[in-house]
Amino acid sequence: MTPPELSDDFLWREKWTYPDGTYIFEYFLIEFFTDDTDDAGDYLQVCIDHLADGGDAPQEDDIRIDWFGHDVSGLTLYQGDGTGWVEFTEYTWETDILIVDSLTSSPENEETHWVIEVFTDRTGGSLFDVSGAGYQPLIRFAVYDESTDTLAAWPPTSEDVPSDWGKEYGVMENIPESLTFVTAALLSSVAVVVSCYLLRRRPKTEKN
Ligand SMILES: [Ca+2]
Ligand SMILES: [Ca+2]
Repeated sequence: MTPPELSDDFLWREKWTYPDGTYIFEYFLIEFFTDDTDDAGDYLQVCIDHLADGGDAPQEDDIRIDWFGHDVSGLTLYQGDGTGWVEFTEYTWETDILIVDSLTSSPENEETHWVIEVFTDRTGGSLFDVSGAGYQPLIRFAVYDESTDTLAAWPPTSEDVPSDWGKEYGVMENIPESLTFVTAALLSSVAVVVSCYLLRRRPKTEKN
């Protein structure tokens, strides 16, 4: 999914997968185009309202992920308590959540910038369980560059007011991976064969 009405500063995209019919995995890609500096005060912030029930303050089904300074030492998770945020520690790094970021270029922007990838296990029973929301939680993303004091957020609202976050909509698409791969491989083979055929024919034609 690519969200609408993004600022020019950044983009985020999201993908759900459902491997083995057992696990529910979610992946975020965030690119912060205007930040090319590695600062301890840089951060990514992700807020999710699992039940999509909004509210003027974060509730127990709401979580917040803070990723400061481009390192796991700057990772803090929070859970709502009805009035504010309380730190949440009952998760396992790399199993429940994994974040990797790097200063690099990308197909979206050839200038060096921060590219951040976030994995979360959304399988039922975990903090990230979204089964109650039908996979359409409310959500908010923010990135901050300390060097330029630039904050970009989608939507541009407060992290403390779930009612003002964005709404996810998704489509379900079953991909028969083996068939897709075989089809692609066959098409590639045909293209290669045709190319070789034309290359071999041309000299003969010229000689004749
Ligand atoms: Ca920075
Ligand atoms: Ca909620």
